[in-house]
Amino acid sequence: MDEETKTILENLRKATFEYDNDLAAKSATQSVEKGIDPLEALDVMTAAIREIGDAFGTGELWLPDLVGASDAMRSAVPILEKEIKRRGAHRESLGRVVAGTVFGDIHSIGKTMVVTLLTAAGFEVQDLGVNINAEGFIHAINKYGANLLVMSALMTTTCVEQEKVVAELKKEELGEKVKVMVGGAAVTEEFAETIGADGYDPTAPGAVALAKKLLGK
Ligand code: B12
Repeated sequence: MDEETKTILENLRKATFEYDNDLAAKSATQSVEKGIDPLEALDVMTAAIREIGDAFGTGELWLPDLVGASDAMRSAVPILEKEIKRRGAHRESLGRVVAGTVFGDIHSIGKTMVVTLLTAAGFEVQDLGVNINAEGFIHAINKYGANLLVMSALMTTTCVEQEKVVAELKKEELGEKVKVMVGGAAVTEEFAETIGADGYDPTAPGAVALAKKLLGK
């Protein structure tokens, strides 16, 4: 890695820790111009925001710190996402996906990364956003004829919502037609198995590989 690349990646990390939206956007633009893999740039910010989350968890940092760091990350993400989409343009459609963060949960960053990578890989994705209940997911699955559901949950208090959605899908006899992928910081492989989801992965690139596997692509 050359010095300039190192500096750009360091600045993305620094921008997250210092809640510096301008530095985040500027460094993201520089990283695209320099041809740095946008996934690598996103990884740097993801690692930084997780460190901030851990410090919040132990009481060293406060909610405004989470807000500041996520604002900085969200200043860079659209610039990096545009580049991810550009690099993955003109692919065949691999499947119809409905995605969202579950009811009671407003964390959007990871879910949006998964949506971006799925779109770049060639899936047609309807991103419902955050705070989506079972009814909302099922309505969208029927509306768009989706064959894959992507659910994100970041809190131990909200990942149980994923279980409700899986149960509702079975009730509506959509269980066979729609594969279900779950993820987000609060979810584990074991939890995914317990609730009857078809797959789990801890990363956004892993989510793409899993989606392809589940749909036989
Ligand atoms: C940023 C952040 C926020 C921001 C969110 C901004 C936004 N627009 O998203 C704000 C400040 C708004 C926020 C609010 C809150 N937060 Co918060 N937040 C975080 C933080 C620091 C980072 C989350 C994040 O964006 N990570 C980066 C992304 C890229 O990671 P990710 O989402 O996990 O996604 C990756 C993978 O999981 C995977 N993935 C994601 N989705 C999916 C889906 C599928 C299908 C697959 C396969 C993979 C996959 O791909 C991604 C890329 O690799 C976490 C700490 C942490 N360790 O997660 C706390 C954290 C999640 N928050 C927490 C809390 C408590 C809250 C609040 C309740 C605080 C409060 N007192 O108000 C509120 C919740 C409000 C609500 N109802 O949702 C706790 C949850 C604890 C718990 N109970 O489990 C955490 C863990 C912090 C902590 N250590 O205590 N938060």
